[in-house]
Amino acid sequence: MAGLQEPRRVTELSNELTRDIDTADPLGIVRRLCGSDAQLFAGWGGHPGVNDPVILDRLWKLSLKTAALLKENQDQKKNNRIVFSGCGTSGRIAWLCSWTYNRILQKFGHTPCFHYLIAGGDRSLIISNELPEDDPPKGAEDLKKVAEGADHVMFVGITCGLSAPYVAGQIDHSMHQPNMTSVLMGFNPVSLSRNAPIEKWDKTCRQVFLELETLSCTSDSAFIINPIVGPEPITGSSRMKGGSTTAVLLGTVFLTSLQTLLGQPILPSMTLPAREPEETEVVFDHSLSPSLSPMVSLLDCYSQTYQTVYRHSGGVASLLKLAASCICQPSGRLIYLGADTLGALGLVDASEMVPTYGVGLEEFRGFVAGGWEGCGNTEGDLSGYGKTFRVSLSQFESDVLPSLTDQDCVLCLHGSSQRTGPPHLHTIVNKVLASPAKCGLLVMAENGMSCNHLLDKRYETAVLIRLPYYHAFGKECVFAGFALKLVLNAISTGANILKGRVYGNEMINLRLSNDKLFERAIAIIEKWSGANEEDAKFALLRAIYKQDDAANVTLSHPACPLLISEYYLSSLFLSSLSLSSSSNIVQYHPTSQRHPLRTWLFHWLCYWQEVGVQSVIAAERKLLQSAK
Ligand code: S6P
Repeated sequence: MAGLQEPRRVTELSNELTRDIDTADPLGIVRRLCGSDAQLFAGWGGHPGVNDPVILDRLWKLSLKTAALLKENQDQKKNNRIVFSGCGTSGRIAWLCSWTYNRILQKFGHTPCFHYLIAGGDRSLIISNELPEDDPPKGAEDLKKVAEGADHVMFVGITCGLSAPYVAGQIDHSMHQPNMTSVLMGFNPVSLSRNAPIEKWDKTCRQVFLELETLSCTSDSAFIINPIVGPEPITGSSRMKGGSTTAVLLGTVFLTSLQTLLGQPILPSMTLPAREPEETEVVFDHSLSPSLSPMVSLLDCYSQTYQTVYRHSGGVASLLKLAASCICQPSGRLIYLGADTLGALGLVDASEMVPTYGVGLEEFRGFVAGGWEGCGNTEGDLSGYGKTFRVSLSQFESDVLPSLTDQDCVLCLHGSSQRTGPPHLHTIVNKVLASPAKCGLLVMAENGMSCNHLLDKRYETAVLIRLPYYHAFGKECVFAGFALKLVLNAISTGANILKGRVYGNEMINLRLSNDKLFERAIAIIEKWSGANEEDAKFALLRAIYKQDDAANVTLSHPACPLLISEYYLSSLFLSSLSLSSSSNIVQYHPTSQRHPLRTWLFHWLCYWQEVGVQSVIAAERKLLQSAK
C-alpha cells in the first residue's frame, strides 16, 4: 500500500513513555498519561513544539490576521467568517471552540462569525462516522456552502495526523480562492503527511499540504501550524494529545485576536498588547515583543492547567478505578452528566469510544443539561436521529435512569462557578444517588469558590480540582474545559485499558471503518507478527472476509470502491464476531485477565495460524516476552 513503506508519521508512532501502559494500575496509567501530555508543551524529538519561536511567530501572525478580519466586521460591517473544520475529534474540537468564541463575541455585542464543519455533518459530533473523512470533494463542497456570501473566509483545516482527505479537499479549494486564507493545523512535519492514494481524487494529502507549505513562505494567506507534540499515548489515538493540542492552539490564537478586538483582557490579570497589532514587526524571540507576551501568557495558562490536573493524579486515578470497576463488568456502562461546555465535553469523550475501542454505543454515554438547545451546533436538535442522539438530562431520566444497575458508573461533572449548578442537574443527580449505580463526582473548581454545596457523602468517589485559571473573558470556562478534557480522556482510556482493549500501547479493538484505520490495523499486525506489509494486509483482508482461500481475496487496496463499502460492512460484522470469542484462542493470550480475547487481532492470529504456524508461534512468543 502506497505510503506505508515510508517512515511512519509521528502521530502513528508508539510512544515510548506508555509502552507498558497496559500493565499499569490506575495511578500508573495516569502518571504515564501525564508524561505523554507533557510533550504537548515540551516538544518532542528535536522538532519545533508549541513553545518554539518559529511556531509562536506563526501563531502570532495568524492572530494578527484574525484580529484584522474581526475588526473589519466591526468597523466596516464586513461579513468575514472564520471556519474551523476537521474529522472526528478535530471536528468536535472545532465545534466546541467556535461555539465558545461566538458566545464571547455575543457577550460583547458583536455578531458571531465563527463556524465549524465536521465530516459527516452534525451527527458525527457524537457518533463516529469515519467514512466521510475519506472524501475530499465533499470537504470542498461543505466549505463552499459555509463560505457563500462571505467577504473573506479564514479557513482552519485541522487534521492531527495531516492525514484526512476531507480536510485536504478543503485546503485544495481554499488556497486557490482569492477571498480565503488557508490555515492547516496538524502535528506532523508536512514532509511526513499522508501520501496514500485517495479514492475519487487525483491528489494525495501530502501533495496538497506541500503546495500550501510552499505558498506559506511567500503569502500571508497561507499558514501551517504544525508543532510536533510526540506520539499519542495510545498509538494513533489523536483524540488525546492531538485534540488537546488543537484546543490549546485555537485558544491561543483566537482568544488573543478576540482580546485585541474587544479591548478586554482574556483574564483580569492580563495586560493588553502595548502596541497596535498592525505596527508589530515579525519577531522570533517573543521576549523582545511586548505585543506577543499576552499570547505567550495565555499559552502558559494552559500549561499550568495541565500541571494542576496531574497534581491531582491520585484523584483522577480513583475516578478511573471507579469507572473501570463498572466497564469491566459484562454489561457495565460509564455515563457522564454535566451542563454547558463541561457537559458537552462528556458527550465528546463518550463519542470517541466506539471507533477507538470498538465498544457498543451504550457503553459510554454523555448527557448535557438542556440537550442540544444552546449547544451552538449547526443542525440544532438531533434527538430525532435515534436513541444515541437523545442527550438531554430529561432524556437521560426517561431512557437510562430506570435501567441503572450496580454495574453502571455515573460521573457527575460540575463546575464550581455554577454556584448551585443548573437546577435540573441537581434534581437528576439526587435521583442517580438514590439508584443502585456507582456515582462519582468531579468538580472543576474556580479559585476561591466554595464547593461544599456540591459534596454529598453518597458519592463513592468525589474529586475536586482547584484550577489557577478557569474562565476566559469572565464567563467561558475555557481552562476548566481543557482540564476536564484531560481528566475524561484519562478515565475513559484507563477504563478501556483495564478492560483489555489495549495491548502494549496499541488499540487492538479498533473499528476498521476507513482507510487510515485500515492502514493502522496493518501496522499493528506487522508489529506483532513480524510479517511484511503485504502479508499483513493480505492476512487482515482474509480475517475481514473470513476467507481462507487466497483466490477469494482479490481486493488489493482499500481505495477500491467495492472494498470501501464492503469492508465497512465487514468491519461491522467483525465487531459482532469479536463479541463471540472462542475459547481455543485463549492459549495465545498471555494475560487473559487483562485481554479478554475480544479483538480482531486474535481473530486474525487464528486465520494466520491456518497458513503459517511459524508466524503465529513467533507472534505468540513476542506477546509472551512483552508480557513478562
Ligand atoms: C482519533 C479519533 C478520530 C480522529 C479522526 C480525525 O482518536 O477517533 O475520529 O479524530 O480520524 O483524525 P485527524 O488526524 O484528521 O485529526
